[in-house]
Amino acid sequence: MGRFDATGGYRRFVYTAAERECRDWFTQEARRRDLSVEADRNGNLWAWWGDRTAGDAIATGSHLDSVPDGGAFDGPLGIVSAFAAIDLLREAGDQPRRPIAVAAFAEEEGGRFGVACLGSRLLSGAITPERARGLTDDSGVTFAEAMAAAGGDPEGIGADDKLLSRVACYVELHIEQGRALIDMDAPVAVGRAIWPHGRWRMDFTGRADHAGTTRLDDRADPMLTYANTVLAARKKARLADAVATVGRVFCEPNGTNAIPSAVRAWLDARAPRPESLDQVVAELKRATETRAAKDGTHVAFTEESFSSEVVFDAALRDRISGTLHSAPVLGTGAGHDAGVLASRIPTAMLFVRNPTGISHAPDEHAELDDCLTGAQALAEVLRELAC
Ligand code: HGY
Ligand code: MN
Ligand code: MN
Repeated sequence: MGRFDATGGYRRFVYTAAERECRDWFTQEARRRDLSVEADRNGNLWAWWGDRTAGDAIATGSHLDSVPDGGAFDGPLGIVSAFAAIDLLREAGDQPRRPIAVAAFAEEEGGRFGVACLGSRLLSGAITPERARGLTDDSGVTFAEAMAAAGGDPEGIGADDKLLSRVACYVELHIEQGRALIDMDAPVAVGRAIWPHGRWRMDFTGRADHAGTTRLDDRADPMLTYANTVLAARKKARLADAVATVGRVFCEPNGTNAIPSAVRAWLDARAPRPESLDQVVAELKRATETRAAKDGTHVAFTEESFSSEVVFDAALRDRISGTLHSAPVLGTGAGHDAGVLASRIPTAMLFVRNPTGISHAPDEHAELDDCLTGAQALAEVLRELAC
């Protein structure tokens, strides 16, 4: 669903037709299993096995949305595996003594409205409803307008302590977004931590002018400042044991024979240690401002999305490791709803081997055998926690 044939990538952006198709699939799969389905006030979907009001549910799941031209597994694998794990428990005759919920969190990638894990941030109170309502997509549609057009109530979004009080913990299965399990020759790993990471919008402004008649010394070209910033980001990241990416850029007016008036780009920076990330961002801001002064341009940095380092709940992690005896424990540079929810409830992650090691791209892949091993592992974890 949402596959873009020309690239082979997926374009499942929140509250678009492709994601709607995925939501409908989620509801059908839940109903096929006699699970009761609810959309919470923030547009996240929940499928319940057992009494949703019991108050000590074990939740699992992931997200249905994707990055532009993302892979098939990032997100959906966690949800498909959750439904498969419930099937395995039922085939084994297990009767959970506490409810099990499958969650599909909205806008995990921030692929349309720019803030990662928007649905779980709203649920946990990590972003204000006002800020969320006002977020816009590239065509200027607000999150409130998109949610309303999809039948939601944007005036009702916000922290949902009542729902969170019903969930004892959340375990998310996700395709590995890297090569560790290949190198370890293991099909499944347990999550240890998520690196701190963030997104900053960079607005470069200069003076539009003629590409042919404007002398080089008379230019205030924001593209020049932008280009130097991209190179500086890579250099600062390498020196600070971090990673930095600029993968999204807009140029105004985008004319071949016109010096731009403005360039808008986004920095995605992450690091294993908070101080490295802080160092990269601070140094890059300084270097870019110095370059802008030299170019006669101006630059503004705006933090749009930030996630502090998350170390998953040690007791839950150890209990899961004890259930999955030989599974290695892995940290990751990828953000997840399990990372956001960790501020409110104990969370954990399982990773499934990705033989390409590639993610956020069409070549992302998981072998069927490893997917089945992942679903089996999730079933064993749910059995340990809920039965
Ligand atoms: O960007 C991330 O790390 C995640 O895939 N949302
Ligand atoms: Mn992703
Ligand atoms: Mn994901």
